[in-house]
Amino acid sequence: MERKIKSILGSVLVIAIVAAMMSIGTRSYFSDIETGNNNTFTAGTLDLNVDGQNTNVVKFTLSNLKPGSQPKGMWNISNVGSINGYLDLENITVTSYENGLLDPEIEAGDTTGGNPGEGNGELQNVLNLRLFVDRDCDGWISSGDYVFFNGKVADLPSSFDLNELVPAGGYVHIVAIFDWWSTSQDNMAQSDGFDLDITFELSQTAAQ
Ligand SMILES: [Ca+2]
Ligand SMILES: [Ca+2]
Ligand SMILES: [Ca+2]
Ligand SMILES: [Ca+2]
Repeated sequence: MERKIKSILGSVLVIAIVAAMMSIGTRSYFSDIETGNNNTFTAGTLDLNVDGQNTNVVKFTLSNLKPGSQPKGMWNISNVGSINGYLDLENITVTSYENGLLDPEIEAGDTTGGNPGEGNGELQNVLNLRLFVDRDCDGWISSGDYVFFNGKVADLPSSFDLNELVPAGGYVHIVAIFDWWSTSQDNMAQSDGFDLDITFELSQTAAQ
């Protein structure tokens, strides 16, 4: 009887020790935490500069053009914002001026005169224009450049959806080469002129 009690006590003692060990074991499971605090949200910027300016850029002020003339100009389109942008050309308009109807013009068949004679000039009909993205920035059309127009100024569309990537902090060069290749209508353009307006637009997505 005495031995049996001892034995039961022993069992109780063993169970108590095992329970204590299990308790210690529960407290020692591995654990680790990291925090994800202080998140901040700030809008990026999309900011376009043309030739380093935020104002209108007059690229061409040309006078005394004649057959054989080949004026050329480059716009440096830079993205000074913090997110990538896509370049399009918008609101392209050509406004012609007759600037007086001279004898050689009349003899060549020009019947629309006036001074300034807005809308009556013919210079845009004889002057060819090539517009391209000058990807190697050498000022001329090279393989790999993107020529997006080659035709008479009069045939310019009102916009070009170039979707040309201009990375944040980056730039692209748009070059215009005018060529007055001799045509049978050259004399009709004597003294004539035109204004050319182009808007450069930088958008967040290519679809805009
Ligand atoms: Ca004229
Ligand atoms: Ca005319
Ligand atoms: Ca080139
Ligand atoms: Ca004319």
